[in-house]
Amino acid sequence: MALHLWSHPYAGYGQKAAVALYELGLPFELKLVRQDDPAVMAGFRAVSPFAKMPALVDTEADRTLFESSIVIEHLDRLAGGGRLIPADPDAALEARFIDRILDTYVGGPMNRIVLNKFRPEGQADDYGAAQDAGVIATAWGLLEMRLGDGRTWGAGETFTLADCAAAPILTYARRLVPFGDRPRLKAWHSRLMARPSFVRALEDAAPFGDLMPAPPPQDD
Ligand SMILES: N[C@@H](CCC(=O)N[C@@H](CS)C(=O)NCC(=O)O)C(=O)O
Repeated sequence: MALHLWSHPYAGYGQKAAVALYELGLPFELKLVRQDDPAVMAGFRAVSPFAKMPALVDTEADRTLFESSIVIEHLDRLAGGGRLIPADPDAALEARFIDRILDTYVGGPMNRIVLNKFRPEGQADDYGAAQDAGVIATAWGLLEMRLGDGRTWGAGETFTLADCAAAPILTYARRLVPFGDRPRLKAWHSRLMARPSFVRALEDAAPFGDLMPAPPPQDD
C-alpha cells in the first residue's frame, strides 16, 4: 500500500488528515505543496483541481481523493473500519455531524477571514469578515452545548473524525474568535492538544513557523 498525502504541515485541513493517519498507524509519503513552485502546483492541481489541501493518492487502490472528511472515511476503511468512523450508526452520525459543523461553520469562515487579510489594498471585505467571526462564535456556542452531556471527545467516548477535524481547526480558529466563557470547549481543546497524534502533527508543522495571529492571552 502506498499513500501519498498532498499537503503542507502548516495547513489546518492537512493536519486533520495527518492526525487521522497517525491515529490509524498508516504510513504515508508527504507530497509537500509549495505554492511558489509552479511544477509542484501543476502536479497538485492534477489531483486536487481546486488546489485545496489535503489530497490523498492511494496508489494501490488507484484512487485519488480530496476533501479531508472523505479522505478520512477512506483511511478508516483501509485500516479495517470502525475507528474514526464508529461502527455504530448513531455514533457515526454524531461524528459526521460535529465534523460538518467544524468544516462548514468554523474552518470555512476561518479561512475566509485569513484570506481577507491578504487581499490587495482596498479589496478587503471587513463586513464579510465580521459576519464570519459571528458564525464561528455561534459554532462555539453549539459545541459547548453538545459537550454538555459530559462526552470526553467530540462525538462520544472514542476519538473520531470529529476530533481529527477539531484538533487543528479549534487551535487555529480560537486565535481569531476566542472561546470565551465556554469551559467544556476549552477542556476538549486541552485534551486535543495532548493527544499524541496531534502533538506529532504540530511537531511536523513547527519548522514552518507561525503565520497566524498570536493566541489570545486571556483565553485559557
Ligand atoms: N473542505 C476542505 C477545505 C480544505 C482547505 O480549505 N484547505 C486549505 C488549507 S487549510 C487550503 O488548501 N488552502 C489553500 C488555498 O485556499 O489556496 C477539506 O475539508 O479538505
